[in-house]
Amino acid sequence: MTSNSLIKEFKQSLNYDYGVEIENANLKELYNSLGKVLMGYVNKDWQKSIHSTSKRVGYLSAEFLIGRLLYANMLNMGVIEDVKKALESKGIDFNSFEDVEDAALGNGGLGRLAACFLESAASIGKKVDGYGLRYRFGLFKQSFVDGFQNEEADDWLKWGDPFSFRKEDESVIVNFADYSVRAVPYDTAVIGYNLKTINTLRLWQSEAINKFDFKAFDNMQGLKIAENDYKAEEITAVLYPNDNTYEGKKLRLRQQYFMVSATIQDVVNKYKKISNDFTKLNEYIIFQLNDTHPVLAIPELIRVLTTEGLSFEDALAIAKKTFNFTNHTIMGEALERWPLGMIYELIPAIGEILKMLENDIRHNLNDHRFFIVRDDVAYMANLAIYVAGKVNGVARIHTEILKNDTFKDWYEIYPEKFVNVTNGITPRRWLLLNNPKMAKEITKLIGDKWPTNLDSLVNLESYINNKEFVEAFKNIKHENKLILADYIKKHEGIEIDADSIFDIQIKRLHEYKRQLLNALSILYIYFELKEGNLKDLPKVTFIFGAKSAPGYYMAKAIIKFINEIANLINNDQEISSRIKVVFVQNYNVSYAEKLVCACDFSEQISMAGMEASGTGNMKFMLNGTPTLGTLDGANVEICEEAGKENNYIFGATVEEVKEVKNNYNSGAIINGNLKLKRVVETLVDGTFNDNNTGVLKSIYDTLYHNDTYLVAYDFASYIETKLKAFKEYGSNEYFYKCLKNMANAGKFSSDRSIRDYVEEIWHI
Ligand code: 26W
Repeated sequence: MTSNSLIKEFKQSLNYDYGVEIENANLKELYNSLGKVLMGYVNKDWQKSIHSTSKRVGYLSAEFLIGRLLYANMLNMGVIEDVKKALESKGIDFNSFEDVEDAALGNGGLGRLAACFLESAASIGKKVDGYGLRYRFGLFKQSFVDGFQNEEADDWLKWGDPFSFRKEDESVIVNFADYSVRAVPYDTAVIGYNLKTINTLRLWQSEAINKFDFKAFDNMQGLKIAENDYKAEEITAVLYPNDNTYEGKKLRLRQQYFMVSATIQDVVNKYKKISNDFTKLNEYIIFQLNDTHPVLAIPELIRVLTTEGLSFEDALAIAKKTFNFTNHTIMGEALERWPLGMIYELIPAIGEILKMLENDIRHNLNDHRFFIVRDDVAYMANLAIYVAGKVNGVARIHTEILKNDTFKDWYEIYPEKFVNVTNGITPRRWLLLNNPKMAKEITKLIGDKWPTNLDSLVNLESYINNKEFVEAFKNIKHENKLILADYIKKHEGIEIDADSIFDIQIKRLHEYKRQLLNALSILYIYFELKEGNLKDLPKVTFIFGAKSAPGYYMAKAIIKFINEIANLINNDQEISSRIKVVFVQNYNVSYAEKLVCACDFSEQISMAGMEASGTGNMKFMLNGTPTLGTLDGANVEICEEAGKENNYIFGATVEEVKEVKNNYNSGAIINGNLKLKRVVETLVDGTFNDNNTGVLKSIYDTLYHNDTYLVAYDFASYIETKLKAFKEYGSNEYFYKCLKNMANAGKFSSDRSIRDYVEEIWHI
């Protein structure tokens, strides 16, 4: 591609699709035409990959949090400079596409992981295709009104979707007991780095089987048509905004079955074109089940195979060779269980198969500890473990907890099933794309192979004490902080100082992640400053980004609390020149890209044992930021790689948490620590205004009487470590830690994760 040829095609596309000249095209038109032109360059290779028959993996996931594709695709195609030049020759700002919204078809960690995995697989040349749902509305858009979270529909398609193609011909029908619908696939190209390979993300959209029923129309039953359309389209209308809590909603069950039924039918149809020997299905495809959300694929495959004439036993034997299962959380609330009655109401054939599976497990194991259906409830994790060839956790400590705790009984009988695959992140999006200046600096020192061989970052070790490199690192970080400050000014209307420490906690809002602990520590610092203590504290900006599930009362209360703290501090003349608090609205993938490269301390402060892995922690590490955190999830492995002494670690360990929980009295801890008590009392003493909703009092009560996540217990050690970290900021020791982290982030490339899956599980 050259800029000239690009411009020519770009103009053509704008002309064909929109009838406009490049000079008059609006952003949406430019975006869609540019996207289509780029696709034109890869379609041929993509077709080849689609028609290959080599063994592949189907990554089944209810969520793919892909974010913005335009820049990432240009990066992987190696055309950024050409496109920039071409656009600029026409007076179009390359960055203007930042106003195009993200595709937020996921909630958080699990969905973003799926996106990183697809990108990595394509980049290392492994055939892994994603299967999921094309939600009409993705994760809600968040704003704050009076400090409370406000949700609005995420109409991502209003920008168009130039990277996907509707494959009408490959539609399938999904049958429910009450009605049937059409599943229409939309395929998005997953472009590997340097065009290594191109895989497919296939997202299913639900539609009415007969889009327009003329008979009904003739009978003047227009409303009936509308109702018919609505019922069908409802299935993929919206992403459930829960992260880590399961809701037994019928529509959710419909979504899950719709996704897996369409996928299994599609795959079996294709397999039948190359073979009629279903016992070898696993030589054509194996499925990775991304948590329990797609686990109904197991009974669905059995159902489809039995309709092809196989016996239940033979079909089950094939399923056992075909499925593997990843667990992403140990939270009890997240473990999906479906009332059998609901399953029978919607998908009776699946209800029957679940019963047969329950009989099978009775027959084979005959042990009350192992069941799939009990008291008329189907346990999806049990089903997954029983049938899957391999079961994996997502960080070493998490897999250990699964083996020794959560799935202890299963591990006892199936020790060989359990493996660990530590999560990863794609270094293309999370360093090369989001932090181009740092990437360039790294390339200058160690060559340009690191994006596909992240372990080679360790070659930076020999420059860690090199003055020039440290200076460059400092300058780049500072420039990134200026860019973030600008962005925050524009989007939040708050002025922050790029010379202050940026202390950042960005992730879904959940009690176990303990944004509350962070909030209380800020209040502590505030009061200390007020009293004239902490004289040497450098200037700090505390930044939060988090969405709460709309129905999660306590999480929403914590958002309000943090916004109240921000209000208090930012409006305090005396203090706001020393610390500031910003809670950014609508935190998403694109915001993360800006935050991750502009951070001085990465807050990863979950109660030990609760965060399965975390992947934000890896993004910060890769961008040269030390972790301020607990020994939880992948933080443990981060410390192992970069040195615990090069991060700021505090708080109870998993073992200590167990111990402490034996007889825990948070009230006693609070009453015994006057400074902690003072900050906790602000929740009820009129310091803040919660518009008489009582939300702050609720936080107060749980802190005093429950404190499930040991906020009070870890408070003192958190404060101590945090203040020590701030004190060290800017010193040689501090920058040493930054660079140690960057140089040792190699393990956390999702290329490595994919290779682990290939070696331990997939064997493709
Ligand atoms: C059914 C409701 C529901 C929705 C989402 C239950 C559970 C989930 C996910 C499993 C929650 C999730 O995203 N877990 C996160 O997965 C990441 C990728 O493995 C990990 O890094 C995070 O630690 C984990 O919280």
